Amino acid sequence: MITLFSSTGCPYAHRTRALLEHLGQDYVSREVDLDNRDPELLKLSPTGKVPFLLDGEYKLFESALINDYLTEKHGFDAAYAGDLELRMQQKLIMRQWDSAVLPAFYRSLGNPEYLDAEVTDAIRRELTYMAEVVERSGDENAALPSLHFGTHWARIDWLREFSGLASLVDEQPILREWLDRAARLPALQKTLPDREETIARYRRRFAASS
Ligand SMILES: N[C@@H](CCC(=O)N[C@@H](CS)C(=O)NCC(=O)O)C(=O)O
Repeated sequence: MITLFSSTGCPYAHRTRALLEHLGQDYVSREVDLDNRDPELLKLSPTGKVPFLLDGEYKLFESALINDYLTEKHGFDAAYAGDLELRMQQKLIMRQWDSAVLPAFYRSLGNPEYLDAEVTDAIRRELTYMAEVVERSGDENAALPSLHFGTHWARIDWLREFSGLASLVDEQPILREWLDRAARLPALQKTLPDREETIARYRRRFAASS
């Protein structure tokens, strides 16, 4: 039996909940209060972060790796492009999204000035490259990268009034359209938290750091 330590509001845990939904896999979800961490999670995981997967005795953390594991184990054929070169580029943009784009989003929520000319230029270059890879990938909607990007994109779009990141994405119509489709995937919609609550939570959390 799969147990997923998750937090309803967390976009990373949302990636795994959406994938399990898409795969039709039964699982037990253990809701973690991020302000008062479950002692069992702290015992099992070196990071204490969600998502954290327990598959029988097997433990794994980091959303992208958990999703790769579940994909290989449960046979999600169209997860990535069949072509090796394109597949590596899909994995690369997933990494760049997490390591370059998302940190800029979170920082800009706390401090809109963060997206100055230099940071904006760096993010634009990342997004231009992402758009190129997305365009080469065609319209495979159920593919794993869609779930990877879609959970954050739904939130970035909701919070566009508070962060300039969404308008940088708007500059790339192909990417924007692909992200919109990703965020509308049924498995992702079904596992999406409440919009107003999410906006309020992000505002509380990031206003504190501005
Ligand atoms: N790189 C991780 C990020 C996971 C993450 O940051 N989760 C947040 C909640 S959205 C968390 O558990 N934060 C608690 C902490 O940082 O201690 C992943 O992709 O799984």
